[in-house]
Amino acid sequence: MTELLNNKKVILSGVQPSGNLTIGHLTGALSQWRQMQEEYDCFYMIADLHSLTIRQEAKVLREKTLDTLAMYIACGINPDISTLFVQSHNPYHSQLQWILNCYTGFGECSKMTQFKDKSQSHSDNINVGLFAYPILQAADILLYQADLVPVGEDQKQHLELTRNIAQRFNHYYSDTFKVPEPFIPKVGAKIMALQEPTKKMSKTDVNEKNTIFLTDTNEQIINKIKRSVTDSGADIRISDEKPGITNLITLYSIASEKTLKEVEETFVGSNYGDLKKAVGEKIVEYISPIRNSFFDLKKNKDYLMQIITTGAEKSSNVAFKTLRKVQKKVGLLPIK
Ligand code: AQP
Repeated sequence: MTELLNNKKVILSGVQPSGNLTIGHLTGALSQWRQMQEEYDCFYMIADLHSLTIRQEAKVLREKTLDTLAMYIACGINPDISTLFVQSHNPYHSQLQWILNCYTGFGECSKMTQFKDKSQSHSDNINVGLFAYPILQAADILLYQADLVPVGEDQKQHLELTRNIAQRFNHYYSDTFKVPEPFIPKVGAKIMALQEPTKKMSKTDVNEKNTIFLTDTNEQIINKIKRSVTDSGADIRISDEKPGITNLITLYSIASEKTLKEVEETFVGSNYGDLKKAVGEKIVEYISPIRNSFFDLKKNKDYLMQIITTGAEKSSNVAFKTLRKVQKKVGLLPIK
């Protein structure tokens, strides 16, 4: 729909306000979002409904919702160009999800890796929301008739499910949803935990030494990198057998805008200590302007509220058109 109005393709993406954003969110999502803003019609949401799948403290969730918005802007998302909104401010996400629940197999959701992982890490709270998470994500995307969804590697499986749901619905009725494509960056699609480099860096990791937050001080960044886990070898190269070193090379590559190959060449003959020092310094250069801008924006709550108020209206207008179409096709009676 939007595409017809301005000839631009549509993008939808989001991050849960379940904690402070990490360097992984920047490389896997936000830096792509920033680059795509001019070319695409972008809808970037703060996925607060998704974050309820894990227990949240109400006051903290409200604070993190605005923090996430401030971080989007600090990372270069321009609210004058892109639509920034809070998922729960737009009621059509939940409404479409209910309908899509009825077009998704129980077996399909059971196969999702994120559900299995989170069921293990939150075994005291395996709720239905956690199970249905990818269906809400499908509703988020399909409501906007998104062409592309920029995400990190871990979301590929959810995107595949979204595509299946869209194709199934289109086949059963008639063309209703655009079938979206994932957009996964070549470098930085999966930044690994610093102490356990075989698992993804995550904002809710109980071990904070695993994570570089975009709000970390320079000293914290340098120390976390210095203490990161590497391996017993000495050579600095990308390899599946060297996940810690590969992660550090990837981080340096992103922060310095050099290719992975160039980074490997830069560190020929260096030791792990040299690499860690250089990576820490580069990340400080990369992140500190974002952190400073974030803390400035955080002070201006009125400005942030104004952005999401506009975003709620704009996103609802677009989403309602798709929801209405779906309601008609499945036979829900409208009121005049
Ligand atoms: N480590 C990462 N490397 C690359 N991309 C990442 N993303 C998250 N972590 C990395 C990408 O950020 C987007 C949304 O993230 P999210 O916070 O909504 O969900 P998540 O993937 O579950 O992230 P966390 O930090 O692990 O959150 P919690 O701890 O709350 O579950 C996605 O595009 C994701 O790929």
